[in-house]
Amino acid sequence: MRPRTLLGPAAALIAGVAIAAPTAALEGAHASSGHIVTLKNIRFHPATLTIKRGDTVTWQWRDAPTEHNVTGPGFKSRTMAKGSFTVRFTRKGTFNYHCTIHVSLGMRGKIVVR
Ligand SMILES: [Cu+2]
Repeated sequence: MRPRTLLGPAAALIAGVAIAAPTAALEGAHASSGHIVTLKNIRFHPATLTIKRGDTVTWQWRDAPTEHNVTGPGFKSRTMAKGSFTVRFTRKGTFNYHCTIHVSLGMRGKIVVR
C-alpha cells in the first residue's frame, strides 16, 4: 500500500474531537451511533470501520502496559496505556489514522464515513 498523507486536506473535514453528544443535536434522519475500536496486540480492531456521517468512534486502549496513540487527519489522542478517545465524524470520506509509535509495525486503521 502506498503511504498516505495524514494531515492533508482531509484535516479540514473533521469537526474536531468531541465526546458523544445528544442525538437530538444532529441533523438528518440518521440517529447517531457510537462505534468502538479496540487497541490490542499493537493493532486496531477492526482496522477498517465503516460508519455513517455524524457517528462517533471511540478508541479503547486494551494493550497495557504498551502505550499507543490515535493520530489521524484533524485528530490526535494522547499517548497512553489505558483510556479512551472519541471523535465524531461529520463529513463523508475515508480517514486513515495510525499510532505514531507503531506505524512501522503496521498499526494503522481506517474510518470510512458514508
Ligand atoms: Cu502503538
